[in-house]
Amino acid sequence: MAPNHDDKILAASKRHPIVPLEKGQFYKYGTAGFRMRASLLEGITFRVGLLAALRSRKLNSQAIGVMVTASHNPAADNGVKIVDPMGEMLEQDWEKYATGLVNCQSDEELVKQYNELAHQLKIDLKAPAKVIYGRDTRPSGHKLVSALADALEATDTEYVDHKLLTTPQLHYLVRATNTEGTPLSYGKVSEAGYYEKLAHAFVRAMKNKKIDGTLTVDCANGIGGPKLSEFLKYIPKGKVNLDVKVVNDDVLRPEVLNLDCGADFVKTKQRAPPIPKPQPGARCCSLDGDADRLMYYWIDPERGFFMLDGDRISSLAASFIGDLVESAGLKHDIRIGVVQTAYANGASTNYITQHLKLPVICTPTGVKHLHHVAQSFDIGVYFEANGHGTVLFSPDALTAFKEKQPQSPAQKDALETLAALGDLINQTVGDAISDMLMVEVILAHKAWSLRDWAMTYSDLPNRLVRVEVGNKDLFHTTDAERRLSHPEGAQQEIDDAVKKYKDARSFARASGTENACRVYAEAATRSEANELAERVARIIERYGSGQ
Ligand code: G16
Repeated sequence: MAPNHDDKILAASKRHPIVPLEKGQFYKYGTAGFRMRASLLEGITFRVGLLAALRSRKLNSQAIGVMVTASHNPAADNGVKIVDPMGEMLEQDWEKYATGLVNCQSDEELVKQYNELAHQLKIDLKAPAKVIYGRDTRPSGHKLVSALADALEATDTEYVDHKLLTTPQLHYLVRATNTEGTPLSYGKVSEAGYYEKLAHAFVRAMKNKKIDGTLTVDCANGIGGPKLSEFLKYIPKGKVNLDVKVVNDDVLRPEVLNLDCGADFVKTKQRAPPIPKPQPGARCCSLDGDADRLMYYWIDPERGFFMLDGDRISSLAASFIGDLVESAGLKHDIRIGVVQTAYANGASTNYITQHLKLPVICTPTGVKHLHHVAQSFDIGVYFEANGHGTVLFSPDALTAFKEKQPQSPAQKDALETLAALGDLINQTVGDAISDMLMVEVILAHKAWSLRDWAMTYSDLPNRLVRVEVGNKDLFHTTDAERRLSHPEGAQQEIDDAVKKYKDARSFARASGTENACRVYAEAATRSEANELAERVARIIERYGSGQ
């Protein structure tokens, strides 16, 4: 007989009620899980815990991850998302189950739906289940993880609280937990194991190359600050000369999280956060609140701020890894591809297809979409323009790096560097710390400054605008989010606006992490890009208010 979790779920659920929404509105598993004002999330997190337990039982008791974070969002927000056994985002087919459980109107309906799901998905409720979780520095995280733990207790699920983590660290731990003791072992199941793996791979990938100057890292006053400082202790002394200055790492004042700093600020405002004045041209970068996004930039004494975003990181990685694959004699065995979203600057897409001669695929926003497409290549490079991304290596590619017999010292060198990159680059999700180390490795190998990197192509002027609307759910997209299918008439107006500008492109979509729409515009000049973005924003405002 199946164990009866019903009474325990019922009792626990009453302690973590769902806040009802206005009529006609419902909670949705968005771009990166449920994300909103923290005050709305306790009941949601409890129910996410129920689903995570079901998912573990469905997948032969493998550990499922739950991360409590609102990443780049303001301090008052929080969020909760599920991580699948290999450290990937929750399988998309299951998002509707999460949405279903979270929108149950009563505790009784919740219990009924939990049992119906178990029945429908043929889940054995007697099987063991395991969930591991972590949270960022938001104070609201405490209450949310205790709601989560209540759900796990109520469903007899084993759990491990990894406490404060960056999002990519939790993804790492999920994969490490599920591969422990197997030939596919991803690393030691501990935060220290994550640092050791990265530090060791970093030294191997550097191959005694010299890193120039100091790298200033703005940590958005989030979890990335203490974790990066911790990581730096693991780099063996004298092996690599990485000189990092950690700034904006105040995690004691929660209200300053992501406030006028961090990767999202840098990308959307296109300016540097407050940091101690760096040397002219010196390397600077920003992480976001949970350290899964990365932006590089420098400040030129004459021309001001210059940003190297996710598109730049993507093309840098694709070009370096492509060259290594060629030097390793693997050009005909390994297929490299790049995955972007509609936000990718048109100049980066041209550079990758025409100069690097690599295929580019465009997907909807959300690393969950890019990740899966990247897996269709032997080496899949995926980055969103906002700095969120990674490089995936297929098992065949990793085996080739380790087992191919080199025919020359240059081949040996390339194979070793590729193998080290396979360990350095987080294979589960975009990871700002790991990506930053990758960029440092590439710049050191190429002996490039940020200015050299920026010379590879010129970005088309662009502008990203956040538009508050009455109801963002009115907006539906098609063609990898490049066109609006609803509300009727809106796309025609955008098309008419775009026609007024040279080399222009614009699109609008509802955010999956904020209560707003986003508008992107690109054009031949900065003033035209700004003007077009404002024009499209007004169209969206009008349609969003139902006029
Ligand atoms: C999350 C997702 C990203 C996405 C971003 C913005 O990032 O993981 O893939 O680009 O949200 O999404 P949207 O435009 O739908 O709000 P993060 O760093 O906030 O977790």
